[in-house]
Amino acid sequence: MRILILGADGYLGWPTAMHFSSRGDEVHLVDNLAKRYWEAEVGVEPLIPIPSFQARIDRWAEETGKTMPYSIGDIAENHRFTYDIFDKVKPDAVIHYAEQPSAPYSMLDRNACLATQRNNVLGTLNVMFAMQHACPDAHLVKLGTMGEYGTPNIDIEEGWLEVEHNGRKDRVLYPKKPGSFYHLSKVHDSNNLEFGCRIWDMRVTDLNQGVVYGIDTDQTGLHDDLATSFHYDAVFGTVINRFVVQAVLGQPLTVYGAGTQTRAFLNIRDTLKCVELAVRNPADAGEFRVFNQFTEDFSILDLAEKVRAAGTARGLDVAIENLENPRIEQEDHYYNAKHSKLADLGLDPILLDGAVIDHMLDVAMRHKDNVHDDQIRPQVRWRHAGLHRDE
Ligand code: NAD
Ligand code: USQ
Repeated sequence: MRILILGADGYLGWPTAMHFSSRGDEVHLVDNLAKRYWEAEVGVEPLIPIPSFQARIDRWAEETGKTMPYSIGDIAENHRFTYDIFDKVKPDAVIHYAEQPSAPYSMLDRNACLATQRNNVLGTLNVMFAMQHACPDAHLVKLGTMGEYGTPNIDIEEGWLEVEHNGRKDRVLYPKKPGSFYHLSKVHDSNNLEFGCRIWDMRVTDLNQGVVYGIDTDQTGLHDDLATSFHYDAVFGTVINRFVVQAVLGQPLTVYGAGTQTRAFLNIRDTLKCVELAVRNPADAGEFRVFNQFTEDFSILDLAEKVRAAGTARGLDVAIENLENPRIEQEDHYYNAKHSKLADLGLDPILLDGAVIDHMLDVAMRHKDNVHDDQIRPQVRWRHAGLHRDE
């Protein structure tokens, strides 16, 4: 298949590019390198040094003999660039990762909130218009997030809800209650995409993905230059990735609040499997299809205990610290999120056991000297968003 990957320089985009390339698909890559700029802006670096976008693509070609054409440009700010790419590539499938992915970043201040929503919402709108223009029958696989739903006191369905109200029935988009301006940007995307399916017969799969953990994939292991950009810092690092690095440093695991909040998780290797299942089984014309893309859910405290147990088994001294929660989120809540559609397509998940955590600890241990301790404690507080920098 001819696959256009937007956001191909990122934590998930780069392994995805190598995954499809290794399977013989024709992949075309796009990124504007914004993540590298945002990292510099907040003063953080990935755990493993990452070569330039061009250098890692060249390394992939040297290692495998496979080329991945790429373009550097901004899909949100430069619609001409976006149109040109779609006209040139005319993809069968588009995998869209190209968004600002951090909830804390989006809560920094007004500028970061606006930058996040402008980048994410306008970028997706440009993709919709470019597809309508160049490849209306192509399938868009868009990364959404489980955090769009929040933590409602009813079961979370896969995107849609059957309702009965005053004796009448309808099928509506599941009501959303997201917890950051970033998560809200994904809700706005979902609404725009569902509308695109209704008016233009678009084929869209919205992957409401949980929190991803993991440090490597089959392809990242082929050469040091093929590593993915793993973050442990408080702005871009996700919780399990952070806990693993904290454990190897001998720093307490930073559980926010009581840690009783539950979240949905999946291994980065399962992200690749899920995206491939979506790409190979496209949505119908006019269908806004939603998959809840995660494999397990845990409370944050349970996760911390798992990392502590794996660390202790390695002889590490791992403590857990309950910090005052910098976010505004429910800590005691009901959580039952459905996630059967990817399993129905054949997903065979990797579960978070001691061996998986031990492998992450092992890799983190090897790169421990790269860690900047001052990037670990959370600085962004939800209640203070709007009182920083530019106000
Ligand atoms: P990432 O920041 O590492 O990757 C995103 C990439 O997109 C970056 O390389 C960035 O430079 C690029 N990009 C951003 N805006 C762009 C634009 N306007 N034009 C061109 N390129 C642009 O993030 P990630 O962790 O790989 O996440 C990828 C996607 O998956 C995001 O949409 C994120 O919201 C979603 N997601 C991530 C997770 C997770 O735990 N990592 C979980 C659920 C959903
Ligand atoms: N948390 C801690 N300690 C930490 C870091 C986080 O207790 O050191 C808690 C948070 O309070 C939150 C949970 O862990 O309750 C998850 O936080 P996170 O930073 O790992 O994940 P989140 O901000 O939700 O965002 C991440 C990705 C985002 C993706 C989302 C999926 O950065 O791109 O959309 O996971 S989901 O959470 O399902 O919406």
